[in-house]
Amino acid sequence: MSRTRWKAASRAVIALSGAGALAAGMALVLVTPASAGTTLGASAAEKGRYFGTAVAANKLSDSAYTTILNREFNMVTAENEMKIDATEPQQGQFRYTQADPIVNHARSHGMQVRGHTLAWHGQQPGWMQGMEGTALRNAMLNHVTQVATHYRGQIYSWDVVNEAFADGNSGGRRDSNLQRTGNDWIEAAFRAARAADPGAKLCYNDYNIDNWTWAKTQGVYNMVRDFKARGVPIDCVGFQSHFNNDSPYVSNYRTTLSSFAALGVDVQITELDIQGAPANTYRSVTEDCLAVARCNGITVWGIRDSDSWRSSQTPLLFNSSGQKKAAYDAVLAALNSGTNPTTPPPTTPPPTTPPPTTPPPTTPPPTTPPPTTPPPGQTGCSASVTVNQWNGGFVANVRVTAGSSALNGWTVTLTLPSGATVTNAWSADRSGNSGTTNWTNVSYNGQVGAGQSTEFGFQGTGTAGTLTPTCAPR
Ligand code: 9MR
Repeated sequence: MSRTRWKAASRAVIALSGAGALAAGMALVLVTPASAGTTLGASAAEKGRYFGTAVAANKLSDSAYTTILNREFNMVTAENEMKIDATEPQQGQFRYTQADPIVNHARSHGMQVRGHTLAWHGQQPGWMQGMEGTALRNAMLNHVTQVATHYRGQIYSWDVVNEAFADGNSGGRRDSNLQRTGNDWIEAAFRAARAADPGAKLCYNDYNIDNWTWAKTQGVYNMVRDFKARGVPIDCVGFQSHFNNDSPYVSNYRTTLSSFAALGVDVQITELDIQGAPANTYRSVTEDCLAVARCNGITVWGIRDSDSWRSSQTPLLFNSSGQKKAAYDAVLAALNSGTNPTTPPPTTPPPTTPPPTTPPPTTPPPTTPPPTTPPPGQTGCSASVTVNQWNGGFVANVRVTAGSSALNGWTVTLTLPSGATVTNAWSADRSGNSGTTNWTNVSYNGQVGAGQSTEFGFQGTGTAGTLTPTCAPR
């Protein structure tokens, strides 16, 4: 419903209710939040979308900053605090003291969180910068697993991999220590992230992929198409959209968003800022997102110009004094124009704990060997495994499926070939790290309905080979 129509309908309801003629359909109008249409977040929500911003932890004590944050936004990205150097400053020592205050602030104010970012060539801690090969691949996967597990159930979408494509005309991957571990490092990261937090949307995020004609855009497009075809668990693409004189907004941006969406992924504008903050360009970006059904929302990369990583370009929606700029008015007007979806937008934040026991079915699951004993349809349970193997290590995801009766607990047994050793695991308790290993449910995934499935996973060194798990009820 447009703002004009919403106001007219509200007046009509108020008048009618005074006359004692309140109709059920009209009562729906009255539950629309009072702030709808007057803030970025509420107006975006009316369109089934979110409006977010990057947040710096050290500004949460600035009341001018938090006043705008709490009033205007319903999605938050940690500007630096969830990056690898912040969350794993020493190998194996995870630190969430910078990121947790941002997540806690967001969730206590009803905002959702975008996770940024799990695997990236940038902002690597020193120990990781010096690594290569199998050791780096294992360290990267362990980082993805640990951080995504820490925030399991609290993240709307994760930038699983950030900025992996090269600038310029090659359309290929960027050289980096991660890339040199093998071209499959990106899909390995996505699989580890899915196993660790099945409820989060998993995004690939990059800059200069906004212009449909650019080689980098096409390179990422081809990767996403390939991932979807092969069942790699990717749910979304993040378009950073840092627009400036060197990489300006172009009118084919909407084509880019809709073309990616047509591959079967959501699209999100993740780090928007525009040199000089021209109102017309901000309006166009907003309209482009609204025009693409799978565009989930827009995040601007900071609140006030003084908060921007490019503050001299004054690229944001609020000036350094915290006042709304013309670009703000243009975005709000664009969010408020047109019709609103008839179904109410999702306003509930994602579940905290326990996480969903079944991952969201995004793509057909990768081909798996047939379950061993017994197949669904009979009592008991069955298990199947997918392995992502690289030179020297692997991640295994095991799917446990109940037969014709519900399970109240399960045990999976599988035998690893010699030389293969489990290094870490998630969503199951285990006995044994090599040879014959036994895996039992944890508290939140023991109860599996008849015919339903749950998953656990583990990471190991060596070669997994062909694993044939068996399953028994407990
Ligand atoms: O805004 C971030 C800035 O404070 C950091 O110094 C910089 C370091 O790499 O990262 C900035 O955020 C970047 C984001 O994480 C990825 N896309 C580009 C952003 C702007 O550089």
